Parts: sequence; C-alpha cells; structure tokens
Amino acid sequence: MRTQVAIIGAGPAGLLLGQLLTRAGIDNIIIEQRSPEYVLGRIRAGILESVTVDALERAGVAGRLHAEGLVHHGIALSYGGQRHHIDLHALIGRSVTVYGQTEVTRDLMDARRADDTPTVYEAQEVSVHGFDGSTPSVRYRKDGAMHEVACDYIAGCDGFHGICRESVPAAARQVFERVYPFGWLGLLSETPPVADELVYASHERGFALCSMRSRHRSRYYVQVAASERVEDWSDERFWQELRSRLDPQTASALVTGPSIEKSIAPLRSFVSEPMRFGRLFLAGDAAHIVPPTGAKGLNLAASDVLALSEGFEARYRRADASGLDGYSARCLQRVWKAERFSWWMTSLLHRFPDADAFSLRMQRAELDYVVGSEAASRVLAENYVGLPY
Ligand code: RFL
Ligand code: PHB
Repeated sequence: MRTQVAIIGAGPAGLLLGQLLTRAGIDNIIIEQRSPEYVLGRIRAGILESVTVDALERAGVAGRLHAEGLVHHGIALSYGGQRHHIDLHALIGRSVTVYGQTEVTRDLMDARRADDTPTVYEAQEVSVHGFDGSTPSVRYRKDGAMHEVACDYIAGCDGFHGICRESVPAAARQVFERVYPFGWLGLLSETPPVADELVYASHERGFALCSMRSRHRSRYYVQVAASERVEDWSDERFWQELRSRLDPQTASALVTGPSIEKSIAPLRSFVSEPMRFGRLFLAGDAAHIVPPTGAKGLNLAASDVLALSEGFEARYRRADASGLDGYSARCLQRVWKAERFSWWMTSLLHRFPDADAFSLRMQRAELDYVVGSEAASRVLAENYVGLPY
C-alpha cells in the first residue's frame, strides 16, 4: 500500500491531523496499536483553548462541541480558606471551553469513519523506516500478517510512550526533562460540579482541582505522592481528602457519588528537540509533555498538528517546503512557553516534599500577588486561555 502521509497513533494529535489532511485532499492512513474502545476509554483532558476550538472548526468537527461544550469565562484559586475568582474574559478578552478529550476523540473518529479514510486499529509491532532518505515506510503486524505502507512522510503522533521518537538515533536529539515527586489521583463521577467554574486549590495537604465534563458530570483531582497506588483509594477516602483541601465555601457545596473512573497520572515536564528528522515529524505528546496543571497538553498537540497540516498543504499544493522546514522551530516556540506556564502553575499550587518554611512563604506571597494584582492576574489569564497561534 502507498499513501502520502502515514500517521502513527489515533490520539487527538493523529486524528486531528488526519482530518485536516483529508479535508485538504492529502491521502493519509492512521496506524494505531490499540482498539478504538481503548482509545475512547482514556479519561484525560477537559479544557480547550480557542486556538484548539478553531482547529476543530477547520477540521469540520466542531458541531457537537459548540452544542455541548461549556464556555468558561473564569477560573477560581482556592487557598487560605478562601476562593478567589480570576475573570479570564475581563482580563484578556478570551475564554476556554470545557469539552472532554474523549468527546473530541469520538467526534474525530466519527468524521473519519464517515469519510471512509483508512485507519488500522490494533496494529502490532509498528516500526518506521527510511525517514532519513526519500522513501520512508511503516511496517506493522495485523491478524498475524506483516504489512508495509510506503509514504512520502511519517507523522509520529504516538504519544509519550510511542516508538517514533525512539526510532531517531539518540545523538540526533536533545531531551529536557523534569519529573515531579507527585502525581494526580483523578476521579470521574456522575455528580453536579461543585462550582460553575474550575477551582484550583492549594492547601497544606496538597493540591486539588475541581473540574467537570458537563453540568452533571464532575472530574476531580488530588495531588498524591508518586508512590501511591489507586487500589488504596476508596471513593470515600478520595472524597474526604478532596473536601479537606477545599475552602469552606467550596467544601460545603461538594456533592459526592460513586466513581465511574479513578486513576493516577504522574507529573512530568519533557521536551525532545528537534521535532523533525528528515521525513519524520513528531507532534503532541510524542515530542513534549507538560504537567496537567496548566491544561496545555491537548492544546499543544492541536497547535502542533495545525502547523504540520499547513506545512503539508503548502508542500502538496504549491511545492513549497518552507512550512515543513520551519515546523520544528515554529512549534518549539509555543511549546516552551506552555512548558514554562505549566511548570509555574505546578510550582505555585503543589506541595513539594522538600519545601522549607521560606519556600512556603514565597508560595503564599506569590498566590496573594496573583489574585491581588491585576497585572499578575492578567499574566495568568493570558497563558491559561492560550498564547496566540
Ligand atoms: P496520546 O493521546 O497519548 O495518543 C497517542 C496514541 O498513539 C498510540 N500509540 C501507538 N500507535 C501505534 N504504534 C505505537 N507503537 C504506538 N504507541 C502509542 C496510543 O495508543 C495513542 O492512542 O497523544 P496525543 O495525541 O499527542 O495527545 C496528547 C493528549 O492526550 C495529552 O497531552 C493530554 O491528555 C494532556 N492533558 C491535558 N491537556 C489539555 O490540553 N488540557 C487538559 O485539561 C489536560 N488534562 C491531561 C489532562 C493529561 C492527563 N494525563 C492522564 C496524563 C489531565 C490528565 C490527568
Ligand atoms: C480536567 O478536567 O481533566 C482538567 C482540567 C484542567 C486541568 C487539568 C485537567 O488543568
């Protein structure tokens, strides 16, 4: 089989890229190691920047997002027993949309199926070849037989644990990394959210986040030590811990119920440079990871593939390779700013096991400054809603 762009991975990066390419008349195939049900079962991001909403509109999959997504004009910071409102829209004139990654993925999968564009799920032993020359290819095993796809380009959208980044010789790339000494324990429940907006809480017992998927489905997180195991957290223990970290106003409004999903995610900052090696392009989590505190991971994946699809369009329509040549530098500009913001939000709101009395006072002074100064609130707002594409 032959195609123009072979995409590895059917997460949001791969599916969105596929949709943008199909709409631009560029042939593509997606090769994914899991089943569609498995991909849809991963509960992850919930907050979309306007740049991401624009990209989904361009891909023609924003109908349900506009009908069901919740536009949020602000967020709240909870600490010292009080809740402080940050009015994103008043400060920076833009807002964010609450719409789960699962729903984005479902919409993209539905559109792809409707277009009848090829997707191989449950592909095993996926490997990429020849991207340093002019005849790249992808091989995989499916139903016991080996298959090979010849292509012009390979898009590595296979996430942090994928094979594309690792297929590049270590000497050709540079890695920047910080692993945090804690993770997030997340719980999804069919209960009304505790507040109209997201609440980011900083407390002596650790960070907590009150998020949502809809007006009747909530998503909550508590910071836990990296060594914690989800089996040790009953729903009851989770709710008790969450409540203890919230200000009294928020805690008293908390409605609890049985969990639908519960999982622990480690926190990491990671960038692998560059994002292009010959005819292989990395996009999304395959190239970079942010701790979820700034709600940037999915949004960065969307801006990467937007830039990549523009590069492919210029290449195929006008034989202009400048977009592809500039892809890595263009993306990394935005990536590093999101890395900085996500690291800063994480440092501001979490309890670090080695924090001494001085660093705790610094953290408190910074929180007071962020909520008390319009200039400081605006810096947070500008980054949270997303820097310009
Ligand atoms: P994904 O979603 O990991 O998809 C990669 C796909 O590649 C497949 N794959 C392979 N396929 C073929 N061959 C191989 N060898 C393969 N290896 C892997 C995988 O099965 C998978 O289907 O990466 P992608 O597409 O780059 O998307 C990135 C986002 O998923 C991620 O950045 C966000 O979920 C991060 N994130 C958040 N981002 C936001 O923008 N806003 C948020 O509010 C937000 N909250 C979060 C988050 C991530 C979290 N976790 C669990 C890490 C909250 C959490 C708790
Ligand atoms: C989520 O709803 O899963 C979510 C929201 C905001 C974040 C991280 C995760 O910063």
